[in-house]
Amino acid sequence: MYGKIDLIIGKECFFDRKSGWKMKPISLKNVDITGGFWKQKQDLVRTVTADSVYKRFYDTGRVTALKCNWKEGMPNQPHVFWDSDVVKWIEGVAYILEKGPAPELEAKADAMIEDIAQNQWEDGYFNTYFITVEPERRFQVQDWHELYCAGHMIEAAIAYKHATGKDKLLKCAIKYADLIDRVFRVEQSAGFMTPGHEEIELALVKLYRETGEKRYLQLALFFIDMRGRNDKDDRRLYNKNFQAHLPVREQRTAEGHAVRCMYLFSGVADVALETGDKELLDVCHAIFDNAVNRRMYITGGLGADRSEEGFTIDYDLPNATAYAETCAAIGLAFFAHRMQRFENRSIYGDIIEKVIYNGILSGLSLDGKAFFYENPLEIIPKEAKPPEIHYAKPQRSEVFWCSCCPPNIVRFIPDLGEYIYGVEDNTIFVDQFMSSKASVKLPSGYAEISQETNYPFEGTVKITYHGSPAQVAVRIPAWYDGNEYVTKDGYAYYPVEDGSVLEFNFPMNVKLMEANAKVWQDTGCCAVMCGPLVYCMESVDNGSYLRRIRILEDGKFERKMDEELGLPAIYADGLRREMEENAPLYAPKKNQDVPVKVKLIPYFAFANREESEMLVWALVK
Ligand code: FUB
Ligand code: ZN
Repeated sequence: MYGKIDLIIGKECFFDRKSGWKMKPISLKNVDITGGFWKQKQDLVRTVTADSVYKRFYDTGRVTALKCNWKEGMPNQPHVFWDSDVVKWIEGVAYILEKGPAPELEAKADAMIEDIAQNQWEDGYFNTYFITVEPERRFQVQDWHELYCAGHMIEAAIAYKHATGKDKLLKCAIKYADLIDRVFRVEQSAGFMTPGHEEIELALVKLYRETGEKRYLQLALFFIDMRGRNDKDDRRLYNKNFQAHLPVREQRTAEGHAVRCMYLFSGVADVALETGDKELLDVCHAIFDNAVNRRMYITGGLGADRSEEGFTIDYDLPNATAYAETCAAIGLAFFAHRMQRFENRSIYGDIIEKVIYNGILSGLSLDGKAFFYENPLEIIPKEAKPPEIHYAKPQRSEVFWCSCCPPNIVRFIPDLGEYIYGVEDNTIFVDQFMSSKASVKLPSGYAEISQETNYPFEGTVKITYHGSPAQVAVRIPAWYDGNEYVTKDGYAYYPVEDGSVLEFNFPMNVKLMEANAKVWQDTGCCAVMCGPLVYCMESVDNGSYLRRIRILEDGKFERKMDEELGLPAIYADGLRREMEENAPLYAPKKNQDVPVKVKLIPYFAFANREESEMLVWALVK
């Protein structure tokens, strides 16, 4: 039950002050992903990804840095946000441990936590960079990520305590949060007022929920309300990139660095959920609407511009230079997941579905060992890239220098169970289609709900319910264009009783999608989708210069298993313009179109074979 509304006395509250807020996700502890697509991905992260990220963190010095014994002249000088990388990894391990033993991962996490506990300063401070390299600058430089790292430590600590019962890291996190509260809110003695990179806001709300200590919620609200309106913060950061161009309560568009923006507004939504602050809720609605309806790629990617690592203007969505950072896509899932708790509208589950199957998953290679930071929608031929323009890498790398995305994947995929179901009163909401089983406490008693499905490749879903009479609300996916379900705000509602079975079939036909005309970069093009999956062409299948290909709108589309990738590919009728390689720069048109079969693969699987060109928005005829 939420509703500590005394934090917003004098402001409009959007829920009943006595009963608080009731919509909740069913937590990870009570949900198991039992099979199918996501079980395989979770197994991959548990058996391959977590370990390969750890190895790279070890080799690059991030793990050893926790011993805080780095000295001038030694290799691997810690970096201001290295701690966030390793604690995000610990958080991921916690979600893995929540679902079963992983003794080697747990031992590594325990050792890292021991180092943190040993080296935390007496007053609660912890950051390996400032402890070992520049202690005199602690809490002095706004954009040096101390509070971002602290936020990640808090999240990891709570998750680890839930999974293992061990509270050493949580004690460290609480001690650190208490110090931050004193220095930033009570004494206001730090060199700045709000974090350069948001994250601590949402973490503090989690800590408030964990401990019941209202100061943490107050501190989260303090950081939100001080942003963009205090004299202490660095004036150079008073701009859109840091979401400090306006007070948060006055912002209406998704601006600046996409990860910061998504983390900030996830925290704002959390505070609104706890306090009922209507003004903050209105801000969240506006930001969400702007982000997903005017500034989001069809893959759920966010961030059109590399220099800002973020948003530009409405409908500006370049493909080859797209930034679309994996962390920003994960941030969008965080934000949508929180928005889902405000109202029973399917849009939030639709966006989560879009981003998990496309813009997040493309960040991880099929073998689980390599990562994309940027997820463009087009990779162009090598010789077409002017050197001064930044283009995303055509192939994933193992953990790289700026390594926020790999551990974000390590924590996101094992936690996916949290995104499947929600509950409000006697209604269970089914938001994502994944083979899974959940137990839930309803007012009418304990219930169990399970799903069997081959999503995202087939649209049949079987839902079984056990328990006393209740209601099940099923999200009808936005991409489904049939009309056989009666819906309210995108959900179909069914009364259920012990043993009820609900069966759905959302036929996954190939669909050509077009962008709003204002997205000039996609004019004349279509993206191919099938169910929730965006597809793309690669030159390894279709030859170089993918823009010479046009897909025939009225042609045949066939879906067949690609043995090499182990995934369904789509074969479409198309034309390929034959052109002479050695023609003059300009010449009268004489070339011809030849019929070809165009092969498309799921976008998330691009760049898993040899280096290749890639294209989502294909020319059509
Ligand atoms: O600055 C910390 C993280 O590194 C950001 O969220 C990412 O965009 C990357 O720059
Ligand atoms: Zn990242």
